[in-house]
Formats: sequence, C-alpha cells, structure tokens
Amino acid sequence: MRCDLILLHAPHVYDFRKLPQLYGPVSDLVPSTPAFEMYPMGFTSFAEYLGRSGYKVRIINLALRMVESKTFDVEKYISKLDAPLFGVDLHWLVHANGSIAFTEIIKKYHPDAKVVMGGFSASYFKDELIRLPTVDYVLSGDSTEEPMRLLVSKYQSGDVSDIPNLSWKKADGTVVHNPMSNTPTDISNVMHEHYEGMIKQVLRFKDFKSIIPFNGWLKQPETCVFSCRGCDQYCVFCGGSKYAMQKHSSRKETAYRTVDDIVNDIVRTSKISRGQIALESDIRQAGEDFAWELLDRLGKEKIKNQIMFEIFKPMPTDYVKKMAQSIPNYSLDISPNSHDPKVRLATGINYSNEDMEKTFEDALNMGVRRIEVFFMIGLPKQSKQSVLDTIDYCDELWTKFNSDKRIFAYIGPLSPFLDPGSMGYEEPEKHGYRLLRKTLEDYRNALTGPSWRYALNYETDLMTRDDIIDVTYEAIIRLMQVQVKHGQLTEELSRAQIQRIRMTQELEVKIADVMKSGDQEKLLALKPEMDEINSFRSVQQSQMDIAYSFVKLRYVNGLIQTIKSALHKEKKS
Ligand code: B12
Ligand code: SF4
Repeated sequence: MRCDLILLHAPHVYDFRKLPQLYGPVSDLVPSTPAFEMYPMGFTSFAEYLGRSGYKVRIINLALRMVESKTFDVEKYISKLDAPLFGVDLHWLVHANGSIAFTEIIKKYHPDAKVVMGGFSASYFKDELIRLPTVDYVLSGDSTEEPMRLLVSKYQSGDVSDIPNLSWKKADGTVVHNPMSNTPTDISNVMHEHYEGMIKQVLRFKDFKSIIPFNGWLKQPETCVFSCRGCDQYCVFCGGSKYAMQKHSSRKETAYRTVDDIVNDIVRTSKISRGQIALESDIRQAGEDFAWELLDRLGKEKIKNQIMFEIFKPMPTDYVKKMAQSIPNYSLDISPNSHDPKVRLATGINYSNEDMEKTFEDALNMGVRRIEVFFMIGLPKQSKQSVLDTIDYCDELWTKFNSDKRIFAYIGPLSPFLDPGSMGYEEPEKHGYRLLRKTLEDYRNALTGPSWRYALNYETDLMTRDDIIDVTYEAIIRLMQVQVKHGQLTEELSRAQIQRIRMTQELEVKIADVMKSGDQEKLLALKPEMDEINSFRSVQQSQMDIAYSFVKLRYVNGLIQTIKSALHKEKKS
C-alpha cells in the first residue's frame, strides 16, 4: 500500500550480522539488544499527528527484523516499499552507521523518493548530514511534528524555504538551514493517541511485526509516558540537558505537558497495557504544586499498573506518602551516577547520600514495589578506585536495608559515546574529558570497530579508554558478587555471568593483538567466539525484566484482543 511517509529505524551498524564485533555492556541498561533496535517514540507521534491531517504514515522497525533473523533481506524489503518520502531517524548517535546506510539503500531503489532525517544527533550534525547525497532534508529539534506535516504537504511543490527547523539543498547544491523557529512550549497538541496509533497501523498494513519497539517487548511490554520535552537539569554528559537544548535545539524552556494530558495518557495506556508504565522525567520539575496535583488526579483514577516514577533528587517524606497513597503500585528510578557526592556534583547533580537513603527508607516503609538505582562509569573526577568504591557503597546500601529485594542497583559505562551537545562534549577540558572523535563520518566508521573499546569517543582526566573498559568489567563482576552476598542473585547465575565476562576480557586481549597485526582474516576468525559471548543476556538486563515478567501474558492477550476486535469492527463497517 502506498504511503505518504515511511519511517524506518536502522540498527546501530548496517552490517552488524556479518561484522566481527564484541559488543560489551553498551546496552546493558536499556531494553534493546546491542543493535539498539528500539525506535524513537517520536515515530508514533508523527504517525498520530500526520494521521490527523489524513496522511498515511507507516513505521517499520527494520532493525528489529534484522535482529530476529540472520537472513532477513533488508535491501529486498526496502526495494518493495512504496512512498515518495522516507524518514530515517538519527536520534541516538549510536545509529550513525546503520541510519546513513539506510538512506543509501532507499536512494538506490527509489531514486525519485526524498529522504528526511531527524532526531537529536541529526540535529547536532545537520550540516554534515545534509551534505550527504542521499539525504534531502534534515528536521532539527525535539518537536518536529508540525514541521514534518508542513514538509509532507509542501515538498512536492519545491518550495520548502519557510518550513521551520528544516535543512535542505537548493538545485545548485547550496545548503540552507531554515531558522529553528519551532520549539513549542505548549505541547498539548501531540501524543494523545500514539499507542492507539500503533494498533491502527497494525490494522491498516496488516503488519504487527514492524511496530514492535524492541526485541522481547512482547514479553516485557514496557510503555512510557512523557511528562515534558526538554529537561531542566544540567547533567554534564547529557545531550538532552538544559544546556544542550538551549545551545543546539533552541529550546530555551522545558515544555511541560498539562496534568490533564499526562493523566489521560496514563489512563489510556493502562487500558491497553497491564505492564509497567514509566513516567519519564521527574514530575516535580514543573513545580511542587503540579506534582501534587498530578498525584492527586492519578489517585482518583485508581490505576492498577505499576507506575515507575523517575526522580532527579530525593523526596520529602510527605511527598513519598502522597505518591504511595495515590499509586499503591509505584516504583522509583533514580540516577545518583556515583556514590561519591564530589563526583556526583561534578556531573551536575547535588544531593547527599543521607537524603537519598532517607527517601529509600520512606519508600520501602510505604510499600514501594521497586527502587532502581543507576550508577555510571566515565564521569568527571571519577577514578578507577572510585568506581570500585561505588560497588562497596551498594554493599553498604543493601546491608543498611537488610538486603531488601526491592532495591536494585545497576552500573554501566557512559557508552559508546559521550553525548554530542552535552557540556562534557562542548567544553571537554573544563569538565575533565578528552574527546577522541568529532565528525559524523568518524562515528560512522568507529562503530564498525571490533569491540566497543574502539568506538568509545572519550577519555577522562583520571581514566584512559582502557581504564574505563577494564574497570567496567571489574565493577560488573564485583556488583554481582555483592548481589549474591545479599541474596539478590543466585550463585549459579553469577558464576555463569562472571565466566562470560572473563571470556570477554580474554577476547578483548586477542582482538587487541589482531588489531596490532592488522590481519583481517584473523579478526574474522574470532567472530564465532564473539557471537557466542554476545548472545548472553546480561544479569543487569535480566533484573530489569523482573518487573514486567508477571504481567506479560495479560498484556499481550489484551493487545491481541484489542487488535482482533478492531479488525472485526473494521470488517463490519
Ligand atoms: C525517554 C528517553 C529514552 C527511552 C526511550 C524512549 C524512546 N523509545 O524514544 C529509553 C530509556 C529506553 C532511552 C534509551 C536510550 N537513550 Co534516551 N532519552 C530519553 C529522554 C529522557 C527523553 C526523550 C523524549 O522524551 N522524547 C520525546 C519523544 C516523543 O520524542 P522523540 O522520540 O525525541 O522524537 C522527536 C524528535 O526527537 C524528533 N525525531 C526523532 N526521531 C526522528 C526521526 C525523523 C526522521 C525526524 C524528522 C525527526 C525525529 O522528532 C520527534 C517528534 O517531535 C532523552 C533526554 C531528553 N532530555 O530528551 C534521552 C536521550 C534522547 N537518550 C539518549 C541516549 C544516549 C540513549 C541510549 C543510547 C542510552 C544507552 N547508551 O543505552 C538508549 C538508546 C535506546 C535504543 N534505541 O535502544 C541521549 C541521546 C544522545 C544522543 N545524541 O545520542 C539523550 C538525549 C539523553 C541521555 N543521555 O540519556 N532513552
Ligand atoms: S540525564 Fe540529566 S539532563 Fe539528561 S535528561 Fe536525564 S536528568 Fe535531564
């Protein structure tokens, strides 16, 4: 069926199924596999927003198809698609290789079709991207629904000079960057029915597979609800921080959704999913009154799903109480980054361990289902020893709370990249970073390296690239040992995982030797070993699954029922 716009999501590296690559723990803390097959939520927003104007928009998660099948023929699939305009996301920089390769394939089989790219990384690298022969347009910024609608309605006329946030090329090849005048602070006109939109797509194109967000989603059907666009925090490593948004996205102020919109979104989502709903960004950013009102309203809706609240700082006891009363099935997600407040402060976050622990104590006393605590490696002022001390702190934390099984701690490297646009990236010396890569082409190539060691784009004053890699493996091992001590993990699972990490470390040494010799054949010979290690699911990912495991069947059944009844209605009408 011909569409007005087809949105394609690529894997991190186009040839990932053929290339010899040892992935390492780069995607341990997100639901995707190392191919980063999850597409940006913005795709669903486009489908809904443009759908309202009568345009047919189709989302196709080709990355997932490639993850699922070694023989899935991407070129053949793309060659059969029918649309005058294709969108490819370069939201996360980790897709620099796969996304650009997709634009080449689109142009190969559809030379007359236009290609538009967008997302955070596309916005940052728009000048480099628009100069590629396979890219016709780049839409920059964190809110491009309306510019995309304008593009779809106008590009065939040839005059796109007044479309906000658009980069394009004149007939003589001159590059034009239109003003970034679309950075709405009122976002109440988007994301009203984006999940329902996914169901509509299934009906329209009789294609369920293409919209699945990531491998395993049917078993862990996490959904998320956004509370804002932009962020008020200044995390040094973040390309979505207030600093980065002001500098590169012209977003001066965070755009908050209204209480009504968030409540409606959660209620609607809870009707199609019994799974956990992650409420992204701390709702207190929009003000204490806003947060209290939101909790109040949610309480009246009697939501049964587990709601995961992301919090940017500890919470006062009365606020925890309110949260617990409103959403008895609540969980928390906090990222102190380091146990050491000095390191934490250097990343842009300022609170004490005592205050954080008080929040944990309150929440545990008030029935929290789960507290997830995220620590990072590769931070300013963080030494190897400091990383290992963070694990000792996790030990202390579990000891203090009697090994409470509701506390989950994770640690992972800032990888594969320090975000372009972040303070650390833009002013590396000031923040203790040394940047190793700068251009998009450089990233595109680096991603094909034989291990994440060769992609990493930074070092810090206190840790070389090798230090970051070595201490990451060591920290993950030590964390597992602490988890065993506190009954969070079985001895058996930990032993298997530690063995996997030791094998990874040995393989890293072999890869380094081969890289020195430059012998490609020898590198290829290591592929079976790499693939075997890559196929292990990490403990950290498995632990994240636990929250969803008990709801999976009910959810999938619910979704399938919804699709069936919608199909039935469609047939009748
Ligand atoms: C929620 C979130 C997530 C969710 C994902 C939700 C999802 N599927 O989109 C989770 C937690 C899973 C996640 C994971 C990751 N994230 Co994240 N995430 C965010 C966060 C906090 C909010 C994003 C948001 O709310 N978007 C709102 C939705 C509706 O809009 P959107 O998807 O961005 O789409 C709009 C625009 O971006 C643009 N757009 C997007 N795609 C396209 C495509 C085209 C063709 C066009 C024209 C436009 C366009 O238009 C859309 C509509 O307006 C931001 C931080 C921030 N301050 O924004 C980080 C952020 C985007 N993530 C980031 C990173 C690095 C990651 C990870 C790579 C982390 C890691 N190393 O594992 C993974 C990758 C996941 C994957 N693909 O597998 C960085 C991106 C930096 C960069 N330039 O690469 C950010 C900026 C901050 C951070 N450091 O965490 N993330
Ligand atoms: S990492 Fe920090 S700055 Fe970035 S989105 Fe999260 S809270 Fe905001």
